[in-house]
Amino acid sequence: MPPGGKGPDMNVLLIYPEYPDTFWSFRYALKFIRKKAAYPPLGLLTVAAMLPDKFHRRLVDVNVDSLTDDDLSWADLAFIGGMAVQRASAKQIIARCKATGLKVIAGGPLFTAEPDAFEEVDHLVLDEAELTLPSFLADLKNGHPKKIYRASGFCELHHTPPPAWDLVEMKNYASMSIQFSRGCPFNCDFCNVTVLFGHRPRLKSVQQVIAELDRMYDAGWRSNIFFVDDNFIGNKRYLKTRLLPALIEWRKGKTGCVFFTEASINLADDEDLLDLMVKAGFDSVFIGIESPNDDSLTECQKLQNKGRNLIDDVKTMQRAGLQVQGGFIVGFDSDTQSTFRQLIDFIQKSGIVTAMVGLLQAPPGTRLFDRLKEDNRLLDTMISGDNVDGTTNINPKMGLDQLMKGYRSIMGHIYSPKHYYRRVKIFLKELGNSKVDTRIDLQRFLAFFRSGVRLGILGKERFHYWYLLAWTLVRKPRLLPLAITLAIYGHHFRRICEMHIL
Ligand code: B12
Ligand code: SF4
Repeated sequence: MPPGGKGPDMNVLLIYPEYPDTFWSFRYALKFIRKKAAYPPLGLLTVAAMLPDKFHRRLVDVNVDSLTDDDLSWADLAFIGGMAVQRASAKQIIARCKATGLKVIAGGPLFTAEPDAFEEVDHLVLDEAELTLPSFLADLKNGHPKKIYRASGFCELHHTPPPAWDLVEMKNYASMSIQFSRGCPFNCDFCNVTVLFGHRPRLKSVQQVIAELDRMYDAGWRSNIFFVDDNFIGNKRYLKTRLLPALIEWRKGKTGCVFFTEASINLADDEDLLDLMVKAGFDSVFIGIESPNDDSLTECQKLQNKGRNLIDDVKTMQRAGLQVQGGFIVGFDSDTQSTFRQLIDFIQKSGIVTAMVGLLQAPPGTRLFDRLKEDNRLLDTMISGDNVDGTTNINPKMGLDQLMKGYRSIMGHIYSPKHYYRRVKIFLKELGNSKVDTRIDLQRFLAFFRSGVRLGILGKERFHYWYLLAWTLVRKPRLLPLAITLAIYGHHFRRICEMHIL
């Protein structure tokens, strides 16, 4: 029977493929807080909310639950989404669905970036679902759905519905997610954000954001909330005059719900914006710093980071009350042997505890990809989708062996217990006061207990662990929970480095 042949009532199984063990999977940290995954699949939950009421929906996030034969036999259609790092699991799931005769509909960044790699998918509903899903649903109803649906532009977010939170068990996740904007005004040549989401930041209204937060709070959520924007400060005026004042108001009388997000380095230039963000409840921000080497920044067109004192910028944000997490890249043509040492010194001095250092990769669709293809410098491999696994699809100018040697030296250094814990201390010394009212709950207490055993007794970092805790207790007792969290992150990052890089 063709899809749609069962009439308007339809069982839709939404499936989120598995992440391998990566830097961002936080697999080894999640064990301490007994969570199954770091973040829920926001894209699929948003798509689920766009389906007609007559569609009965069930979601299986394979990172949390297993996909059973019962799920597959219940379903009329399977909807699969995900990103490049989930490619292998997505392939397996699609094969399993097809073997049971299920029609597969796929969308999201993995499929939008690599549609040709998924011939076996019945219907590729690509780009933003707000633009392509309605045509697919209309054709499905008429019994003639096409193989591929694409959009030429970008949608406004005013009509994007709140994600269908009822489909997930929030307690399985370490953090919830919310999206305020899509797109980034900058133009870094290795980045596919602008290819996928454009340059003009498109915003949800204050009312939409508050309604989504209310849903999470009313469902009992009190833990972290990730604003998954490509660049949260893409429209500073709206933030300062509308969204942040509304978030400050929303927070009154509430506990928990600490926010974190991603932004560009020019956040450091705006004291008022920093102050408002901290008052609104943000405690961390991820910044793409990429390189302390100005020539490499010119090469990749990350011009907004050039000619600045990047360490001072990081310290400014830390003093305002934000933990800065940093993204770094090595393997630019302008990088030399000294870049590796320069990067180590930069990371250590800055007190950036979570430093995501990756090899330069060229995602399809980016200007970097086109440039290197023309120069015949692309390797015959697909990008793994994990930019901290020591792989690349580029033939680097300094040679892959030299690059890998330098890369290993960075990762071995910054994640060794001695230097990692030293960085945590540098950061805690600098950090200004957070404005969020968080309580020591049972979960935090148990995490402390488990880390005491795993890191403080069994771990090779035990000396550094107890020293950090003692130092924090004496000098900054309010930050003890954060010190424990960072010790646990360090354990995860070390495990990942040992598995993939060292
Ligand atoms: C949050 C996030 C993460 C979270 C993941 C949380 C999670 N469980 O999803 C974390 C921090 C773990 C993460 C990690 C990484 N991420 Co990430 N991440 C994002 C980010 C910022 C937001 C994702 C999101 O929730 N968006 C909101 C939802 C509503 O949008 P969406 O998922 O795109 O869904 C829309 C459409 O795609 C479509 N859609 C989605 N699914 C489906 C399914 C079907 C069936 C259909 C029809 C449509 C559809 O409809 C939705 C509504 O329009 C995106 C950028 C972005 N703006 O999306 C990057 C992004 C997804 N990440 C990316 C990358 C590369 C990474 C990393 C390698 C590191 C890095 N450089 O960022 C790692 C890899 C993961 C790993 N474990 O190692 C790339 C993926 C590129 C690709 N080709 O796959 C993106 C697009 C950013 C970029 N650089 O371009 N990431
Ligand atoms: S600032 Fe970040 S999101 Fe924006 S284009 Fe550059 S790398 Fe991409």
